[in-house]
Amino acid sequence: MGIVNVTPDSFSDGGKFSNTDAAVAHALKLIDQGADILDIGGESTRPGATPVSLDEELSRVIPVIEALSRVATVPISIDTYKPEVMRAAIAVGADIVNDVRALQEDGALDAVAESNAGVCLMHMQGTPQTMQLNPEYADVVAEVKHFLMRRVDAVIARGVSHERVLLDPGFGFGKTTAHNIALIRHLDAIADIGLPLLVGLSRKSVLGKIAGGDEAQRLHSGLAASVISAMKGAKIVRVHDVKATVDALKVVAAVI
Ligand code: 7PM
Repeated sequence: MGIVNVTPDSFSDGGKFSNTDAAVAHALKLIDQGADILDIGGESTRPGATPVSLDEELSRVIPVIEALSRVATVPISIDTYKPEVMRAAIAVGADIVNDVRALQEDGALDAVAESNAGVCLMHMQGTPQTMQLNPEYADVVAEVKHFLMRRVDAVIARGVSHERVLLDPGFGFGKTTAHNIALIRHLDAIADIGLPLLVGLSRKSVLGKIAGGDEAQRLHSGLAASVISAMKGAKIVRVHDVKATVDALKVVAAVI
C-alpha cells in the first residue's frame, strides 16, 4: 500500500501544478513502482496534526480519488475517520476505508455498512493530540488484540462480512518504543485473529529510536520492519517507499 498524502504543500512547486494533479501523478508513480493499493489521505489522521476541517479534507481528497478511480489499476483506500469523507470517497470510487479510529466516530459504521467498501480497523490508545504523552498497557499485545476483536464484532453486527475487514495494530498510535517492539515481535498473535493484517511502520519514530535518523533516514530500518512484518504474517504494508519495499518483499515471497 503506497501512501499518498494530499496536503497544500506536500507537492508544492510554486503553483504550476495543482495539489490534485501532483497527488495523482505521485499515485501513478507508486503504481508504476509496484503498489497494489493506494492510500489517499488529507492529513486529518496524522498524530499531533492540527485538525483539518471537513470541507478542507473533502476538497483535498475527493478530486484526487475521483481522478484516480478513472485511471488507476489498483484499489483506492481513503485514510479518514470522518463518515462524511468516507461516503463522499466511496461515491467517487474509493474501494477501502482506512480508519485510525476503527469506525468509532458517530455514523462511521453506517457509512461503511451501507457500502460495499472494505475497511481497515486500526488500534489507537487515546486521541492523536495526547496519545504519545503517557501510553500505558498491562499487556499491549493482549489489549490491542482484544480491541480489534471487539471492533470486528461491531462491524459484523452491522452486516459487514468478514471478507471486507482488515486489521492494524496501529504502530505509533499511543505506544512507546517498547510497546511498538512488543507488537512487532508478537504480530503473529494479532494475525491469529484470522483477518488480513495491515501494518504501518514507514518512517515512524520507533525506527528512529531503534536505528537513529530522522524521517528521511529511515528507509533501511523501515525495510527491515516491513520484512519482519511480512514474515510474521502481515498481508499489507503501508509505506512511502514503494519500489524499495516491493523489492524486499519479493525476497520474502520467494522464501516464505
Ligand atoms: C506523522 C506521524 C504523520 C505518523 C503521519 C503519521 C497509519 C495509518 C497513519 C498506520 C493505518 C503515517 C502516519 N499511520 N493508517 N495512518 N496504519 N492503517 O506514517 O499505521 O502516515 S498516519
